[in-house]
Amino acid sequence: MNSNRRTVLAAACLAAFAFNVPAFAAKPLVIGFSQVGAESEWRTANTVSIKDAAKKEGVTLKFADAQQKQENQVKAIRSFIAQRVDLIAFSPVVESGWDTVLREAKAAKIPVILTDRAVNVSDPSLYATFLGSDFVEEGRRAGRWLLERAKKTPDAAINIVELQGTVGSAPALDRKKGFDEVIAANPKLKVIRSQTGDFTRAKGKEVMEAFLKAEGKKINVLYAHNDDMAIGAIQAIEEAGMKPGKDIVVISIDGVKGAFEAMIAGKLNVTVECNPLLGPQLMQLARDVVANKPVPKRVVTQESVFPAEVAAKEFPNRKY
Ligand code: GYE
Repeated sequence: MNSNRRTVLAAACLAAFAFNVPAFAAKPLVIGFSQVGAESEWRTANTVSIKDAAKKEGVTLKFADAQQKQENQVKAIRSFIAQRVDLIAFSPVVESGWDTVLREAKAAKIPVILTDRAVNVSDPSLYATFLGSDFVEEGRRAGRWLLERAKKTPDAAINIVELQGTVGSAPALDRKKGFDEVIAANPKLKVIRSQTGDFTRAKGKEVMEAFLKAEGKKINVLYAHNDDMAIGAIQAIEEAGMKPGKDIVVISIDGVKGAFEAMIAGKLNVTVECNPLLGPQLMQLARDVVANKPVPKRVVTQESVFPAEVAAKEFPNRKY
């Protein structure tokens, strides 16, 4: 190699080195994410999806589990503000009570994305966008399935017990609203008891036991706001000597694997899908928001309904 060539090569090496030194590398996006908790199969899948997508995208994710408590979420958001993250995302456990802390984020010029659950705030500029399901529609889908089913027994009164999600949470409020709205079309359908089971199996079982004690064989249908509560309740129904899926029709929401297993076993009649795999969409929205690109204020996830008849065929395709 002559000396000219050597100089060119050395310069090229230096340049390559210069462009690879950390000072020149793009800074990874830092997102603070406050999760509701680990109350259900849905939530576990949601957490995995968000963590995996962050890893894949080279995003630094600061993850905080609120254990179903709003005060923990407020603390986590304040700590993300203090750490000056690029963006805050969170899935609000309940709908109300967010104005103050979101104003603090806005004052610190840190954008906020809501995932999964909505908030009820007076100023919509307190968040950039909301990514998640249409829970009212999910409730309607559950109601429509029952209206169809009720056509088989047009003269019979149908007594429904309802297991609600976490008190004050968007999915509990909306799934109740959508269901009530639809079943109002048939006066034979009546919700005789409705109580929260906090979206967990243990609580779902406990509350169903109380329903069975109070109403016994009068109960024709259980409407549970999520699969986990339905799975807990199915156990309670069996322990009471009845057949879930037959003596009591069971309807729930989420579409997790556990629900498909229960359908295949003939114990659950239908699950309305609610997709927890929000990670990739969240990362894209976060990048756009931080880059000041316009994003839609509401991004709704696509979902369907799975009755027990299709459970075995669909099971292998389920990702959560
Ligand atoms: O349906 C339930 C979870 O917010 C959509 O929260 C979510 C709900 C989901 O605990 O299983």
